[in-house]
Amino acid sequence: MLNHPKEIVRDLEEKALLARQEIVRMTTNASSGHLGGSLSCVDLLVALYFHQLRHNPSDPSWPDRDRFILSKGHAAPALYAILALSGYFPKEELSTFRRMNSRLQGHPNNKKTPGVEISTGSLGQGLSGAVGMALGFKISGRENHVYALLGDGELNEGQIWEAAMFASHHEVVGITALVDRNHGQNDGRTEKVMSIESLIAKWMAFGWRVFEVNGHNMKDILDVLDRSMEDRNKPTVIIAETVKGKGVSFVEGNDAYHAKSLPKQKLDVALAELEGMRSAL
Ligand SMILES: Cc1ncc(C[n+]2csc(CCOP(=O)(O)OP(=O)(O)O)c2C)c(N)n1
Repeated sequence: MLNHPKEIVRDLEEKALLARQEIVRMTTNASSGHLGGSLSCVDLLVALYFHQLRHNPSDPSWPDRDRFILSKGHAAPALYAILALSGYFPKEELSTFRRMNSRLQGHPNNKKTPGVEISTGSLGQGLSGAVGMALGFKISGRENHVYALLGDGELNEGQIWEAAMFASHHEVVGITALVDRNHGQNDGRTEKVMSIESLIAKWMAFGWRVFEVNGHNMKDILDVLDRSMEDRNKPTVIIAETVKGKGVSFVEGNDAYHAKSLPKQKLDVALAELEGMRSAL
């Protein structure tokens, strides 16, 4: 459905704001965590969990659910914030992020955390898991859709391209990969570390349908998800242009915050900045 009502878009934007506040709080509280790449993918996750996915937070094992795989597993704070806001576990549990014995470890663990489908963190593996799941659904005649979120730095991993090649060769259906194209990775800018352009041509050469979107424009994200679902019969990738650290001015585009949290003195400033964005929604 194109032309989503303004109230729905606004509600999702508000959820993204709340999720960003939880992410900065939880990482500062843990004095660690990957802040930049968590903030860049929030709008995509909100659109997926609060609009797109068939899922049931009170029954995480519901067989008919769609699957979401956070292939860039270090963005766990974003996933945890969204899972908590969805009702998979209490929001208060976010304060245990990265603590001993917490269910919310630095990278997602499907043995511990409700709503986590595959343990991830070793970059490059999530898409293979997602493609395997989608192939399984195809073989068993099920309609469950599988989504995987990849980092653009993660695309340096050869396994991603093996999975991409496998998916088109085996005519895997019902799979959508989303690339968080924030142009940063662990050691700096993606184009400096190892160039991934021309990205669209690469995915097309591997037999995927390609869409592009501004990964911070909620209306556009909903629209591209709708358009991408019009044909489920080919593996699909959505390249989402994003800003690393989106929402906190001094974190935006700042590579120092790839794997770092805000110090306590900066937390209130960041939270106030995010709160200030509410009036613009
Ligand atoms: C196999 C593997 N190698 C190295 C790392 C360490 N690492 C963690 S995050 C990261 C950079 C990832 O960049 P990107 O996918 O663009 O993530 P984002 O910038 O969106 O946070 C690296 C190299 C890892 N987690 N897994």
